[in-house]
Amino acid sequence: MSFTVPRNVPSFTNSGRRGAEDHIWAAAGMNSRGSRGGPAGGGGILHGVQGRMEGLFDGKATLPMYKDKPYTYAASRRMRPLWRRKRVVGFLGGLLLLVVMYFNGAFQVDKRGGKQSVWSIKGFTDSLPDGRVDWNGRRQQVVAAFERSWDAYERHAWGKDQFFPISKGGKQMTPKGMGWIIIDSLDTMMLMNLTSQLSHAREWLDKSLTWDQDQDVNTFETTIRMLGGLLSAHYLSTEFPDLAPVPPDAPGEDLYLEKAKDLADRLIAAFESPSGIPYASVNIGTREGLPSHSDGGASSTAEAATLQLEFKYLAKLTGEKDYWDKVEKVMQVIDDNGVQDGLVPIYLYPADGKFRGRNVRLGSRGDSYYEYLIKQYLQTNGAEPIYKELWTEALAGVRKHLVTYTETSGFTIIGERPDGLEAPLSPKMDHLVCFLPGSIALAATGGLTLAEARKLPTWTARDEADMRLAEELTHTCWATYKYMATGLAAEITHFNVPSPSPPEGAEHPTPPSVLKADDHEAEWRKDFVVKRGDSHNIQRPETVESLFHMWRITKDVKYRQWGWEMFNSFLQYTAVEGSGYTSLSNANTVPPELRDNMESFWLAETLKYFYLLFSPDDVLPLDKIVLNTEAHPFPRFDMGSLFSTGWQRKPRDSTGKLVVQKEAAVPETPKDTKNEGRM
Ligand code: DMJ
Repeated sequence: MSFTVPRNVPSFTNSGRRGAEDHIWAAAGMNSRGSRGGPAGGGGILHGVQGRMEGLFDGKATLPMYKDKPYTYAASRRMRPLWRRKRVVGFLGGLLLLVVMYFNGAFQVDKRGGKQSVWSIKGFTDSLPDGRVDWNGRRQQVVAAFERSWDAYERHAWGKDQFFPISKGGKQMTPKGMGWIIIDSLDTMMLMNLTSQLSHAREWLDKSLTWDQDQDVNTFETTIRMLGGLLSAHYLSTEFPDLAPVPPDAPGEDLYLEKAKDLADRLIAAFESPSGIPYASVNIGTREGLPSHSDGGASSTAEAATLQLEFKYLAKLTGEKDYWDKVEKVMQVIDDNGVQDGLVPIYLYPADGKFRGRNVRLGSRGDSYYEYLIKQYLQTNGAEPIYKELWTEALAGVRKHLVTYTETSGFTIIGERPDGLEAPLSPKMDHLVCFLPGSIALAATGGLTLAEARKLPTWTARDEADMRLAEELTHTCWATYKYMATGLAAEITHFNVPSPSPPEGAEHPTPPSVLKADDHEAEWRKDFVVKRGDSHNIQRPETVESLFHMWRITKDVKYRQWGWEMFNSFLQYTAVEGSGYTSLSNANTVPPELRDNMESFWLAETLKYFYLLFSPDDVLPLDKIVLNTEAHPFPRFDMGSLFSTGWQRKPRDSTGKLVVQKEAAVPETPKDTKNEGRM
């Protein structure tokens, strides 16, 4: 395994760009001081985080914020005195735990009819001696939940792409496996400082992972989870080597980056379509892009336009511009359609780059197109205003066509336009839409706190209004959790809205700020409808993702509190004894109907966002990084001389429709008889 620094790296002469371009060195396993494994030092992009982490991990720290433990497979077979043997200690410890839990009421029947799981956290005191909430302690509970899931996965499905906590088994998605769960979890383990778990994962990557498989994979999912997971692992491990420290790569080698580049060089075949729009799938063995088997061969718009952060960061790391050009071209082809008010239909054809149908929504197949508009702008430190323009246009379109209010209590919702923007609004929201409020807040402040952003000369009334919209939508997303019997939101929630649906800004009631889950007759509940077929919960992250952004930006503690309630609902209703946490087939009954599957984004996103929500602000500061759509953090960077925005928008009218430009009149060429007969 080796990784060579590419020749065409950006210039290092501009000291202002030095911090970002140090990543080129990181590609070769070197830090800015020229040595692998040394501290990133004062020049690191996340200096604040590094400083704090150093304090915590230098061995003198007393805060019990992180715990780490050896994984079971590595147990020594050497005989030890009886009292030191793990099983005996484990048995006695377990017995003690059960006694403590019994006296704390952990086995009492829940008032709503369910039975509390042995994973409940009843014994946890939750407050500091002075009465304040113990947020570090709460964060530690998230680490414990991660460890339970991970330990169960290690025991029952190690190396498998899928994990079934109830049947205690797993399955590969490809002949040799993709490392689906392992790679998606790498950076969470780093942030939680779970060294032994990370070592095991790295060993698997090193010994067992190969992309050389004759296998079709989904272009988008593989990019956001696998490429994104490897790139963020590279980023955190090189920038913060003290997080879950593992033995360094040999000089000139970089396990994460090499695996990432190998994968990217296979995925890039997806872009070899007539239009440049990537095919939905790609064979990573034969390196061939493959159109979708359904939807007339069309790709999802969100899938085609949610690859940019990953390939652009890889381009920056390696200096290979082709990655950049391929993903940037997608944005141009989409924009050349001249959609109305910045809102894109959810399918498009790789054959000609045109949209299929008129269905517009911010749920499945539409969602992260919008997310990556603003994040592309932030990734390159605001040097590409074209993406801010697209975001601003799209958000105005959302307000104009998709925002409305519920009938009795006036919750703000984002509806769908399945038959085009002129046809009626469908008042339903996928859970996926709940990424939006966090992204709106992030766009408004750029990742600064609201208090900081308001002091900027660039702050406008529009930004203020955007923050209000973000707050209202977060409130609605939270309500979709409070509505359900388990406190865990459904996959899809429908709403009762007046007919015709009121436009954005119309007068509407203010929804109650306190929503009591056990008040079944509460007026606000009349606005919500969850159909049986939509009542599943697959451990999705979008609401806690928005809570995290809203907490960091507004500093309103209610977002942390709501997150804590949600986290408790996950612990209480999704735990499988001795086997971590699972999805629910029906989250609207107590006890819930369990579904035998743990999603990789439970570890990559949901638990990571809970962890970040309860963390100090300088753990991944929002104004220094971008999180990809799978919650994998990448650094923001300057483009340097190698990269630039390689396209411009075509002229269009105020609705977004392309203005057909008349061919510039060609002046009559005077007859030049001297040239006659020449080729
Ligand atoms: C994740 O893979 C990503 O967040 C994606 O953008 C949407 N779907 C899941 C989580 O719900």
